[in-house]
Amino acid sequence: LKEEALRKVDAADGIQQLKDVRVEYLGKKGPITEVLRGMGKLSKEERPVIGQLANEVREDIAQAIEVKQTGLEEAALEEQLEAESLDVTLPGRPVQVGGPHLLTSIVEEIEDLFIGMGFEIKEGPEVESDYYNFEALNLPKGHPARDMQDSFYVTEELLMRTHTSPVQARTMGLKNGSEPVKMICPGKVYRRDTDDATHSHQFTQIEGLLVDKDVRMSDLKGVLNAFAKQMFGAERDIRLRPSFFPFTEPSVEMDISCKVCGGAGCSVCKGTGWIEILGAGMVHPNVLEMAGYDPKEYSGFAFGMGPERIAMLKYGVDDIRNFYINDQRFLKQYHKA
Ligand code: FA5
Repeated sequence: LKEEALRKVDAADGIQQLKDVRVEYLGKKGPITEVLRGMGKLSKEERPVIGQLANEVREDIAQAIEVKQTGLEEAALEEQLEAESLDVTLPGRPVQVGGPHLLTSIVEEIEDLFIGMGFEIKEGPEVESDYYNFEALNLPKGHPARDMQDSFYVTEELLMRTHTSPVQARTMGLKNGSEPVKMICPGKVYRRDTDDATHSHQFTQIEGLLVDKDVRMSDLKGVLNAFAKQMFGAERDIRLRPSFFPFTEPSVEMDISCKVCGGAGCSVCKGTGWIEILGAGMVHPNVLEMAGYDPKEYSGFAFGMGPERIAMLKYGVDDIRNFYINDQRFLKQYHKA
């Protein structure tokens, strides 16, 4: 019996198996307990002999189990340590480092240029009232020029602003008609335009407004010229074309020579060699008056530019959709080291 038990202890290769052996031989229903229980039936002479033998066998088996158990536990610990070990010589995984989006960088660059010329930065709401987006800009309800900017209406009186020009009216409105204004306002705008290489239904604009006594068209030209030369370099050509905006009179549009491709089949400039980057003009007397300024005393200029188009020209991006599809391969090219 003892040898059989010791063999089983030896053969056990798991803690559970060992427990089973203990129950089988040393448990309440095991053979040794049975022998000890039957002692009463034995003769006086047999009792001590059998009793001692049974106890010895029990001790031996228990000890063998204990030794085996310690061995198994050590092996299990060893195995666990092995499995959880760290190989400190493995090369680390590179940490992904982000960077500013090209559009964020270009907006900040433009802001810096204008801050350098003494302009303040203002902000306005993206969900705008019909009044500020149109009426205060000399575009009453039913005015045909409202069609120039197809709009996303939220309610009859609220819409996603179609340009940053409402911030002109908001800023002037806070000045009591007497203080000069010199501000730019960057922000998102929304139009029901069909997306193509140069148009997006949501894009960015930077508005500019300068109101003071004796502001002239030549001041506007000087500021735009200084901006364009600093932004694109002296070798780029600029042209101002007469245009129409209900909130400026006279109105112009500024084009920059297109270096991306320029020729026929060019998606950016449609083969013309020029791309429009901003609209501008002298603030319309009606707009000044609605904001509380006396147009006989005050005059001003305003402009609104598209930073996506500016980034396209500066960095040779040939499709405006690249700014919005979040392809890391595109965006990473413009992360500064
Ligand atoms: C305006 O939005 C006028 N508020 C600009 C203005 C301000 C004129 C102040 C006079 C005084 P326009 O719709 O042309 O004008 O847009 C201005 C610039 O935004 C464009 O020159 C162009 O660079 C950019 N832009 C216009 N539509 C889109 C579009 N769908 N996707 C990307 N850029 C656009």
